[in-house]
Amino acid sequence: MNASLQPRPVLSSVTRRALDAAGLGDIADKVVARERLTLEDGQRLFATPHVQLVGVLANLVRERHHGDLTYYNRNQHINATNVCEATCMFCSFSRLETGDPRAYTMSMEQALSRIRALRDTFITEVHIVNGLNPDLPFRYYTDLLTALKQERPDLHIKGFTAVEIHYYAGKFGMTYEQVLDALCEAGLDSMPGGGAEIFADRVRKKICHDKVDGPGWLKIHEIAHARGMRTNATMLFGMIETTDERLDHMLQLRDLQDVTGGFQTFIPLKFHNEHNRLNGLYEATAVEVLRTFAVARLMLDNFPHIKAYWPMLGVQVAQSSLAWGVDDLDGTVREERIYHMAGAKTPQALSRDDLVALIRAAGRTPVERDTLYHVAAEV
Ligand code: V47
Repeated sequence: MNASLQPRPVLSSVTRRALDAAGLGDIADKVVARERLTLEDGQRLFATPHVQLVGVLANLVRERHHGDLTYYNRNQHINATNVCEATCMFCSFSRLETGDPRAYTMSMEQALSRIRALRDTFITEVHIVNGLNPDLPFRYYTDLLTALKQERPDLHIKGFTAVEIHYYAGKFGMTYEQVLDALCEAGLDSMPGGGAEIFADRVRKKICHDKVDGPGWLKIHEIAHARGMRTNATMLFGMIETTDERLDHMLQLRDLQDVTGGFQTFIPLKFHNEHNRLNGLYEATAVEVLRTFAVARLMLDNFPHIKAYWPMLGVQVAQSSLAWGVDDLDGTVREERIYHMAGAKTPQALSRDDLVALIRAAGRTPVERDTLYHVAAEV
């Protein structure tokens, strides 16, 4: 056959030789053949000193899914209350009791004012996550959703983690289905991925023993998917968990996604160590963060998107991750509180021009999306 008619190999011969020399040739073969990776493959990807090759493989999968396209949206966060009954060791956001000088609960007017202030600013999404506030009735949340929808029917409301759904079910004597039905009827459109942390019982017992457990978190997402909702999944990493526990977390998500197909995005969240009870721990290095993103892209073959949430990663690492399996930078994220209270030094918001410039400088093509990944505008 004429050499020019031969299909171009997916990996260059230099990369191929490097992968073979690093003992990763068999994993590369699977990735090229679109075969599913095993737990043992994941263990080797976490263990290899040739971390850049893990990135090369993840980038191959990223470009297979999305080419150069890199997604972002324009969104506003609302954390309506930081009063929280749960005692998560990693949390710097919650103030346990109403009355603590730093505790707050927004009135409807205060919450609405966040949205009214943006009347002249283009946004497509509100992201709502709240503490587990023992003093609020369930009506508070349905009223909040109704009021937000009345004010801005055009906005997609992504809100309420599985942790909140589980808490309301217990506190108000409802099933998970009833809680979701009521919230959706009031205006909820999709669910964020928070509260997943690490599913392994060993870790959960130490860092967040008094909120929904791993099977409960997965069950709530399964129910949401069954009623047609799209949801995301997070993983909080860089604390006391082992890399095997990270892989177990990813594989449990992959199994559920095989059944429901309802997850949109996987979001690894790097633990921040300021102002919380895990402040003796070192934070994950940039290389460890990038490796974790790459392994996630490779293991989660049935997740369409991998998101780098720039407020907690830092803008530079988030930008670099676009070559390590990531295809989404979240959004403009106005008024982020959870990470900034944990010591994140990132800006409170990025403009759309900032995001576009960051993506372009990484050699990628920015695509503005809505929450459900419909293309809003391409620049
Ligand atoms: O579940 C709390 C994490 C999550 C810390 O779905 C911390 O699009 C690091 O769910 N250091 C909430 N992480 C945030 C969240 C989220 C964020 C962005 C996008 C989406 C989405 C969801 O924040 C919690 C917890 O895992 N978190 N404290 C901390 N000190």
